Amino acid sequence: MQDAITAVINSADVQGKYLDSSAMDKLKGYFQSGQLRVRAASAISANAAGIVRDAVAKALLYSDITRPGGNMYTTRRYAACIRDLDYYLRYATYAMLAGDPSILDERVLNGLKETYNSLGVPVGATVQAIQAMKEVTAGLVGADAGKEMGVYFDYICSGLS
Ligand SMILES: CCC1=C(C)/C(=C/C2=NC(=C\c3[nH]c(/C=C4\NC(=O)[C@H](C)[C@H]4CC)c(C)c3CCC(=O)O)/C(CCC(=O)O)=C2C)NC1=O
Repeated sequence: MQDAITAVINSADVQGKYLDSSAMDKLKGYFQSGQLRVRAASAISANAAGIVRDAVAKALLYSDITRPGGNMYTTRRYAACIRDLDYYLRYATYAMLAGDPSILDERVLNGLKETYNSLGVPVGATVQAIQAMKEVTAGLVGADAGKEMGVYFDYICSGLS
């Protein structure tokens, strides 16, 4: 995985150059938002189960998906869905702390769409649930940190679609 610092340094190194001013600006932005990221990550980890629960209530409960024939029907599949949402929340939090999405490609998105398609897990409903987590998370951590997290929730959604 990469983070905002290694991303900037690797790209300078490839060109055999010192960091230019746009690279320095990227680093400055990353360092300046450090406190915000750490604070958001601790609020999210203290409330992870509640975030997932609220997102499920907003996006999935009482829809056809939880009724017989729906992909979340049966306790086993319901639990698998909750577990998946918790993965998305946890990995989005890691990526937000790193300031870089590469961990999502490596550990979450790699092969995921194929797995969902082969099991009949509906991608559209999953994207809706991730968008609901984005809203619930922003409500918890505030607009600025919510926007940072939103980048990585959206990244997962576009990787799935
Ligand atoms: C850390 C990286 C990682 C991810 C992301 C991951 C996802 C993942 N979700 C799965 C299943 C599943 N995922 C869902 C999810 C849903 N169904 C719905 O209708 C909802 C819309 C949605 C929840 C939002 C369900 C129901 C299954 C079980 C499907 C089945 O076995 O029939 C499976 C198949 C194996 C299993 O059941 O455990 C994988 C690999 N596994 C991983 O290791």
